[in-house]
This record gives sequence, C-alpha cells and structure tokens, in this order.
Amino acid sequence: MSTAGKVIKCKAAIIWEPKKPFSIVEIEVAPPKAHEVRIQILATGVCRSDDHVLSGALAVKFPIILGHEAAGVVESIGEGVTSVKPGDKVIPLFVPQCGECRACLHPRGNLCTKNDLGVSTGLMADGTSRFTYQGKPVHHFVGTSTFTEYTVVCENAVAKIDAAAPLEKVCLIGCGFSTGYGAAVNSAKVEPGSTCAVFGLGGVGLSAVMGCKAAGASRIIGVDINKDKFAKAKELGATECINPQDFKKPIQDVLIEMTDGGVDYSFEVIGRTETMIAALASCHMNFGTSVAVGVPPSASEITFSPMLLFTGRTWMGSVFGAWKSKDSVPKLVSDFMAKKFTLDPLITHTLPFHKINEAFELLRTGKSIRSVLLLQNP
Ligand code: CND
Ligand code: ZN
Ligand code: ZN
Repeated sequence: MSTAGKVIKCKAAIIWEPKKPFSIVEIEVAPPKAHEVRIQILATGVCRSDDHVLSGALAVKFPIILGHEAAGVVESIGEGVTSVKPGDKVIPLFVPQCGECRACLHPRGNLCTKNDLGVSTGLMADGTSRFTYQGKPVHHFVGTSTFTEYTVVCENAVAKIDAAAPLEKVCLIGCGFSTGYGAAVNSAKVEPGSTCAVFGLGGVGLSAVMGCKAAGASRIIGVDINKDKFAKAKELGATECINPQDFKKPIQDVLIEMTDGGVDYSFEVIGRTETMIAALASCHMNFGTSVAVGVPPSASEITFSPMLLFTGRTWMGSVFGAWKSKDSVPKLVSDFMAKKFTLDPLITHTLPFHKINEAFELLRTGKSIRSVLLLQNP
C-alpha cells in the first residue's frame, strides 16, 4: 500500500541536548509539501560535523535529527517536483543548489543562499518542521537530517544518482569524500608537482589527500596527533606523515623547514582555530594557499598576525568541496562507478542504525575513519 500523501511513522535518532547520547524513538514524518521530497534513508555516514553538535561546539536548535551524509530512495514527491520521482536512488545535499541565487549563478560559487548552515533555523523553507515526536516538532539539520528512516528535503537539496550505485558506499559522496577531495581539486586547484600538507587525517582529510594525489602533487604531508591514522594516509597518497606532539617547535616551523620555506597548499581538516593558523603559517609566504575545511566552533574567533597575509599567502574556506551540489553529485557517483576513485578505504565500520551511539564513540576515540549506518538492506 502506498504511503504517499500520508504521515509515516518510523524510527529516528533524536538529540535532546548537547553531550547526551542519541535516543532512537518512533517519530512521525509528514508528507512532502510543494517542491519537497520525502526520502527513505538506507545508508548514512557519521561525520565529525554531527559530533560538533553533540559536543556543543556547533550551535543548533534542539531537539534535532542530525545526519548529513546519506543515500536513499525517493518515497514520494510534493507538488511541482520534476527532478526526481518515487523509486529514484538519491543523495540528500546539505549545500543545496537552487540555480537562481547569486552564488548558484556565479561560476565559482557553490554555497547557495538557500542553505541552512551557520545560523541554522532547523526548519524547512516555510518555517515549519516535517518531524514530530509525541505531537511536538523536532528540528531538521542542515536541510538533510539523515539519522532517520524517512526524511523530507527541499527539491533543491537532493540529487538523483545512478540506479546501480551501492548506497552503503556512495553515501560518502554526500559529504566526507566530496568535501575533502573538492577542497584539493576545486578550491585549492592543486597543481602537478606541488607540495601539500593536510592537517587532520579523518574521513574528510584523507579525501583531501586523495584529491591532492589525483591532482598530481608530488609531496603530500599528513599531519595528525593520532599516529594510527598514518598507515591509511600513506595508502591513499601521503608521502610522509608527522605528529605535532613529536616536536618541541610549532608544527608550522617544522613544515617550513621540511619544505624549504613552506608548502604550496595546506588544508585544515580538523576544525580548530589554532590549527587553522598553523596551516596558514605553513604555506609559502609568496604563493602558498591555505584552505579551511574543518568546521570551527560557532562562538570562536581568530587572532593572527596580519603579516601572514601581507607577505602573500592566500587563505580561503571550502564548503562541500566547492562543488555545485545538484549538478556535481550525480557525476561524482558516475565517476565512482567508473572506478575513477575508491571509497572502500574510508569505510572502516558498517553498523546497523541502532548502534549509532557506538559509531560516534568509534569516531571520538579515533578508531574509525567513516562508520556507515544501515537502516534497511540497501
Ligand atoms: P575526524 O574526527 O574523523 O578527523 C579529524 C582528525 O583530526 C582526526 O584524525 C584527529 O586525530 C585529528 N586531530 C585532532 N586534533 C588535532 C590537532 N590538534 N592536530 C592535528 N590533528 C588533529 O573528522 P572528519 O574527517 O569527519 O571531519 C574533519 C573536519 O571537517 C571537522 O571539523 C568536520 O566538522 C569538518 C567538515 C567540513 C565540511 C565542509 O563542508 N567544509 C563538511 N563536513 C565536515
Ligand atoms: Zn560532513
Ligand atoms: Zn542558490
């Protein structure tokens, strides 16, 4: 029996307040309104940005359903939806692409103004939520909310993908892989023969390593305080790895010495203000570019010497790897299907949805790269 047009009761992982675990409860998911799509989520990755909400670093409105790296199947569509239909395999997009705003129309922009990042409302475009628990609304997260069996997203925030794509793998194209890889190939535009440093070797940082390698970098230096990350980083293209805790001097001084004055490109993929400055200072003063990928705590500010910029360095940020999401995600999935890159080394754990708290513990203790939670059998 079709569920289209009806409220769906299903399981979702709700966070009630920071520093508390997820509770899996039965929620109600309203049908999609005009220009909205209801998706059955089948696989979702666990990214550090979700954990930034749990730790209290990223400010959102509670209660909330987190999750922004997923893949699923369209269950039903609202009025006026033309780009997807029920049964299509899709990836929700935490950076939408409306195609009409200045960012979408600019050749370089990808941060569509319809996004719900930064100061988040936790609501759909009409100012309401599609999720309720015991009659009370529950907030959405960055327009995706994938830690639930069913979610509702705006049509601008969903991309149709290859029907043959393995959802338990390509869910990483919804965030981690695309964010890191794109930071290297789109934001920095790493050139053949260049020297790169990647700070933070988690799922996003390792994807930046893969992007640097694909772009032809000849030296890729991985930087992490967890040396257990080094073997995988080397497997994916890092030529050397260093642990800041092994040195008495600041890591930027170590990198400047190792590279005759600084790297061509550095990437901060941790989300800490100190390492953002260290990454900037690590790149060459004349032509070095540093890309901030890690999500900083909402309330943080940075103080740094303006000489770092005055002497010629470039500092830029990169959200979702600078990909125009709705156009690029289907192509990235096709490239994966054509074996142009691999996702397997990034997926260290695959767990059933009810083990979501365990998956976050694996991330916090540095034991996982990416955990993928399976909601049904994809
Ligand atoms: P994950 O936690 O897996 O990786 C971070 C890595 O940094 C770990 O290996 C840590 O050991 C390492 N680390 C921690 N502190 C330090 C330090 N002081 N010096 C060196 N290394 C350190 O996280 P992830 O890969 O899932 O995400 C990385 C960041 O990217 C995180 O801040 C996340 O919120 C952000 C992000 C950004 C975007 C975007 O669009 N820009 C999208 N999703 C996630
Ligand atoms: Zn993410
Ligand atoms: Zn737009």
